[in-house]
Amino acid sequence: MNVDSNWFSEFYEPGGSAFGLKIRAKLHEEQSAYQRIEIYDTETFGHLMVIDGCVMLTQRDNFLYHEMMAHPALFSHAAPRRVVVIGGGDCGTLREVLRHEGVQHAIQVEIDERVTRLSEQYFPELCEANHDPRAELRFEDGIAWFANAPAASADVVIVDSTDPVGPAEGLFSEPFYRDVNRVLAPGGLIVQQSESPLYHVDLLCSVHGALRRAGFSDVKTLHYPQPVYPSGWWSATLACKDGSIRPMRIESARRAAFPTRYYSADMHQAAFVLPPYLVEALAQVTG
Ligand code: AG3
Repeated sequence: MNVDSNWFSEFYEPGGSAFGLKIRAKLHEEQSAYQRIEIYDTETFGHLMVIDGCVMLTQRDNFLYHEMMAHPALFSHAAPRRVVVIGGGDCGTLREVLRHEGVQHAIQVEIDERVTRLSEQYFPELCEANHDPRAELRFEDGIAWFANAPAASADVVIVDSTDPVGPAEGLFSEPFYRDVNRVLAPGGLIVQQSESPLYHVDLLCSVHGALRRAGFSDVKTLHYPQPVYPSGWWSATLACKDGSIRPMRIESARRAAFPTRYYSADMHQAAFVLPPYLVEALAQVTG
């Protein structure tokens, strides 16, 4: 939260820890209708976006998060054609989604248009698919959008949100997951960023329970490094509407239809292997 001389640090109070980056300059700062957005130029991580004091992404390491938010879900679906991204205003997840040739329509529902406009300016590489004819950018509340979306109209839903406090809190709750379940077509999948497997075990368990109670038949967590977020280690939770989660198109992932830097068919499978303490914690979840 603080800029001390030429460092930006996010102090993560509940974990009693901080992550800092040496900065060259503050490039932008504004209070949008929803939040405080800051952009920095760092010495070693390229541009950095911060929202309400929390690191959102850097140019150097966002590929870890964006590839793992998009590809495990998309390669676990038999034929993903219609994708919805909730949040994700920096457009990095959208870009990864549109690498899949079979995707016919990808809607990004971001509440704060300023995040996207600033990303176009400071993270242009993430926005390179924004003008793809298959992309639709909407600036509205994701929870309301889902409440009104037609049933069985999406194959994959990706929840690329901020932490579960303030406006994003409702995106981690059973009523929202019920709406997503209704909007998903048979075989549909939801994937949600689910915070740190070190710091947020309780949240991971509550996301599992809420997804199950909302009617999802199988729920699995995957993990990957994310140096710039609290603890440096992050997760996403995947759930399917019916049946069980399987890497349906892992063979096409193995043929590497498009270039990736972190994701691969092997990384996909490895990411679902959990350490014993998480296996144990998640086994206690009833739902
Ligand atoms: N999504 C934000 C994850 C939460 C980070 N939390 C934190 N720094 N305390 C990032 C959006 C990338 N598309």
